[in-house]
Amino acid sequence: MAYAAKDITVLKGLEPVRERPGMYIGSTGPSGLHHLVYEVVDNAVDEAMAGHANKIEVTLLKDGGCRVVDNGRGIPVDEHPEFPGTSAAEIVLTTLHAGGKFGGEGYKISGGLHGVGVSVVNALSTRLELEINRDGGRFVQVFVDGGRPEGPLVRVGGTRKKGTSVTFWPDPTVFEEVHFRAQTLLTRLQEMAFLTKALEIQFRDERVEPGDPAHDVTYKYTGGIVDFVKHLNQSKEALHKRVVFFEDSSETSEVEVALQWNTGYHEGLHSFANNISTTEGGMHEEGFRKALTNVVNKYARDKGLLKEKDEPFSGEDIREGLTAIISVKLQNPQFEGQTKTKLGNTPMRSLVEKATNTRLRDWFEENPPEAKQVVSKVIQANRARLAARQARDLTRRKSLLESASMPGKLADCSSRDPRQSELFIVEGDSAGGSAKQARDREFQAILPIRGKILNVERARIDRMLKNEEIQALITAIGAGIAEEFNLDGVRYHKIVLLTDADVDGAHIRTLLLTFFFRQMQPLVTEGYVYIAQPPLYMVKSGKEEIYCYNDKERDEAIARLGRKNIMVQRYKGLGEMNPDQLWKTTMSRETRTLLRVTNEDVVEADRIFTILMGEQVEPRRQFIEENALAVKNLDI
Ligand code: 0RA
Repeated sequence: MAYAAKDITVLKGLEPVRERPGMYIGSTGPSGLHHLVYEVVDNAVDEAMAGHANKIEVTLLKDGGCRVVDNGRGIPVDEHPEFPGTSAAEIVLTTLHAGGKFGGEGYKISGGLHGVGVSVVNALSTRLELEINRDGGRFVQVFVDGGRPEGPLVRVGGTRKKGTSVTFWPDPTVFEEVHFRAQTLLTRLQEMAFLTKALEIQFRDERVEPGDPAHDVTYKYTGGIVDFVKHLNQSKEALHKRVVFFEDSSETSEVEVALQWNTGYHEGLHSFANNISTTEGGMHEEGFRKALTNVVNKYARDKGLLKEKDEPFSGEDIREGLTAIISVKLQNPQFEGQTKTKLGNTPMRSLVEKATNTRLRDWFEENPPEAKQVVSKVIQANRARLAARQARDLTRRKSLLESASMPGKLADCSSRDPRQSELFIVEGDSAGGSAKQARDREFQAILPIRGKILNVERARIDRMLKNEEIQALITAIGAGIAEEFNLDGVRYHKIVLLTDADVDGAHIRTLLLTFFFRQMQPLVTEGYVYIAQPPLYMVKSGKEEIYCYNDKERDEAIARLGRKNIMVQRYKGLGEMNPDQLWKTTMSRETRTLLRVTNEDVVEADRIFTILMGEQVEPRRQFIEENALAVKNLDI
């Protein structure tokens, strides 16, 4: 009972979090849900960065809970000086911004997305179990209903271990869904492990069978960000054998850079500040880019590889095929920009620039064969870019001169009102034919796409633009690409992908989505892209036909029609549907279901695209389907 009065103040402390969860964790969607895990892990990583912990275990429990265990110092258990009778641990768990950053020295440098602390996790959980091993004792405390202590922290025994264990169950009344995605967590945990050299992060998913390879994953990288670069380049052909690494520090901050060029065309520059991905860049990236461009141009001029009359290489040419990680750690990081992922601390620019200027120059001087390789790659990139510009000018001129000339394969609609118009991109000529017959000519255009279109992530832009399917797409949509893409020019406000319900279909859909995402991003962001839902089965009895979109619906239809004279047809491809069926099930505005492709967080998706997607198509496909583009159900 003595507890009751204090409980009220405690609850008050966390009330703002429950009132406005988004302010603290970004959203109450999947991203916010996973943020809870990162929040606890960040605290544990802080312990590791301070040299007090070397292992973190993250476990997803069968009952939906998540446990994070570290072997750090443990949250202090003694009485908090400002709150007599209350443990410091309880204050950390029930007060905003108390985090791990009070008392004594604290941490030199700390992570945490906005440093909101474990109390936010507590506030947004139905239950949280805390266990601390410290000062020779094992202490436990349980919180319920969004952070209310069930009782005080109690010592339940002795131990020689040290560390903290936090188990929490996210509140289903707060979050849109409370299902943790293993793959989402794994990506971030692996990134954390790369960024914190030698820290072991173990992940266990007890929701799947123990034999399942997803059950148990351990990350530990003694090479730190050098291993990160190796990992990103693993499926690529490196241009030089050893990853370049250098580091430097000032009184209050430190920088580490690892880089390696590969023979590909993709720029893979990733920067972090206090382990947080700075997708929008910022001062550290600026310093790096400037020095990199400077070093390569100077070297090329010095060695006569770039003549006096020649234009200097552009940064873009130099970064083609470059995989690089820039990781800075600093006190009081300032995160700016639209998504608060742009580092604003000016001193970081000169720190990174200076380090890169000297250390990269040394590397070029000390490794002449490698340096030559890099420069000749840059020269090639430079030439390709000129060629691409010409190709693009050509495409543009073409579309200006012959604005009426649409690709031959396109069956355009007659309406010229983009808001009413729909473009169906259909896999295969035969399905394309059916769609052409079935469509509403006034508002629906059909563009058949054959086979697998070019994998845009891997191709150099000049090659990509030569691809016929890509050209047809660009012309049909009519709004240009890349920086020149102009949403106002889009000829259809619904662009519907219609592919077979098999692996090839999924692959083509993924390639198309990647293309849109890379080259016409606003199209995705603004919600112009949709995925059609053709049925998987038709269940027929007499005159009655029922279309089913999954096995469950099929079984229900069979049950409903009784057992007599039932015919079940499984559509293996769109080609098996006649125009009338295709119209009724998939194209008619009255009866169809379209899934709108959105991404709540384009920046995050883009980051995951570039980080994860190398040349390996399979993981790319899988990943995009599982994560990157959240497909929202929209019945239209
Ligand atoms: C407050 C102070 C100290 C450590 C922590 C909190 C701490 C928090 C978490 C959350 C998860 N694991 C954690 N480990 C530690 C400093 C302790 C000291 O000075 O001894």
